[in-house]
Amino acid sequence: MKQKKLFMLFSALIALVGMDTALASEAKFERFSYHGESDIQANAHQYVNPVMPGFYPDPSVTRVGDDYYLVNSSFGYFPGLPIFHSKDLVSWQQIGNAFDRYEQFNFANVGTSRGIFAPDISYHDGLFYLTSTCVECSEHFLDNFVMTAKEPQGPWSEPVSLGFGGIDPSIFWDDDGKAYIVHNDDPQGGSLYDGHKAIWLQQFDPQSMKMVGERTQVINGGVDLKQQPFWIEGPHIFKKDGQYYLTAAEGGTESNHSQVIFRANSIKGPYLPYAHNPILTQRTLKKDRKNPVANAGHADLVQTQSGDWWSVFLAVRPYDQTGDFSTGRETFLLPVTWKDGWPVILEPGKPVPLVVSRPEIHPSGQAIQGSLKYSDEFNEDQLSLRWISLRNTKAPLYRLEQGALMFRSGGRIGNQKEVPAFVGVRQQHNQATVSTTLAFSPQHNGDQAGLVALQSDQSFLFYGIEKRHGKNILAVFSREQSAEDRLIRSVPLPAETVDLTVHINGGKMTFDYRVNGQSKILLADFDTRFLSTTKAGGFVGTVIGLYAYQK
Ligand code: 6LW
Repeated sequence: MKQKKLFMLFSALIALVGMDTALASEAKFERFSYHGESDIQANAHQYVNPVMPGFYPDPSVTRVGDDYYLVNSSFGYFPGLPIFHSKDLVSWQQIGNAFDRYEQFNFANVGTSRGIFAPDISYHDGLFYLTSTCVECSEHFLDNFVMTAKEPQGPWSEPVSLGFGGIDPSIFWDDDGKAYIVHNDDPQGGSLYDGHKAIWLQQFDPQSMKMVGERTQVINGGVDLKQQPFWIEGPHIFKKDGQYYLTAAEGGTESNHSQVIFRANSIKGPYLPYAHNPILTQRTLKKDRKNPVANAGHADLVQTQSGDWWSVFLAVRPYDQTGDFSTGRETFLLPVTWKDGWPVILEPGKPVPLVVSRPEIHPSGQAIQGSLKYSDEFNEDQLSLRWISLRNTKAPLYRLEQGALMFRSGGRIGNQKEVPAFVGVRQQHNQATVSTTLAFSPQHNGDQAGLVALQSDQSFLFYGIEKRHGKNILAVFSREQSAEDRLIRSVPLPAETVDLTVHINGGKMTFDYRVNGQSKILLADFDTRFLSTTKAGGFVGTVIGLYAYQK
């Protein structure tokens, strides 16, 4: 009997030591801080563009009384479809995510720039509606869907398939109570050239949540088919003075991007183009201008409670005249001027201004007027809404415990077939400093934990602790449109706790660290243009955050 008790005590001790070692080997992040710098200044009567810096593309806005709600596309990230609230169109606060449950979409194997494309938010009869497209989400899921919510912060419903192809569905609620959905799709009879698309319209029944009646092709190709316009997309219809206005993006979401507008006397058309389209573009401007804004398009318009019209749209802020950018397609705001019955966002040849007079709405809330500084000490019981992961799992791969963030083991970064144990925030400035404190004792070769700047599964950068050839090192490695890691710099690491800092300066990064009370630079001015969307491709911006992988 004594022997049995001794054996049980011995086994318990082994288990405790084992567990303790396991816990000691868990990567533990004790804080994360972001400091974005901008030299753009605005006074109390002005605001700074972009009103939502960082990867917040394809904005759609709606007004309910004195409240404005906005949603952005979110692609392969989860939670997705971020919902924002504002009282003044300038200060936006995230209030939730329409896609916040694994049961809504299983994002297994979804690429960073696949998943949730351009959305549309609207409000009717006490219910919020959100339409969008889930691209290459899973073989059985039809692409276009609608979700509803009683409150904009959610919970939002499961997605209901709408049963048509193409992208960018949006709902128009007519005065007679009928609802219509317009969306991009292939043209009648098929495409005549690469990028030849059309805009289709069909009635939508909000009771059955189904499309009803015939489909009508309302725009073929774009403003002038003879010019072979490409990628007419992101359509939104609104009504003013009895006329139906259809606005859409044309020219593709890169440097040729623009916003165009059509008008009709009847919902089904014919829609005739404005004689002076586009109503917004930056494609005619010189690339070497100061503080360039480029790729402007994909706009949505909204009328304020005082009757003024404003537009939100996407654009990018290249580091320099190369057109390269890492902060993604961001949400900008500009006033709309009505000319002879047509809305114009920006006269041709004019640069998008970075400092603009505020809307005539009482300012409310804290706007991001250029610079931005925040720090997460992980003391709350859940992460703030700014944090996102790549793809999703039934339960989060991280947990918050006693002021630290720790990860269960996920997939290795760069493997699209797995979900990495990664949470990150959008890079919102071309000049920024990001830092964290990491305690990690890797047990096996290949175990790694640290900061990751992620553009895609093929384009990212790692900076942190790794066990390699039996030794613990501090390393920077990258994937530059590649399936292979490239070790850039490493040093032996004499401790298990280290402060990591990344200084971002346009297309360059400098990496420094502090260990055992000593600060050192590991690597200075490393060329990180491979993180630019122009190099990595796709539709997202750089997401920078915390990651761990343990075999
Ligand atoms: C989006 C389309 C577009 O669905 O790019 O810029 C696609 N516009 O409207 C992805 O953002």
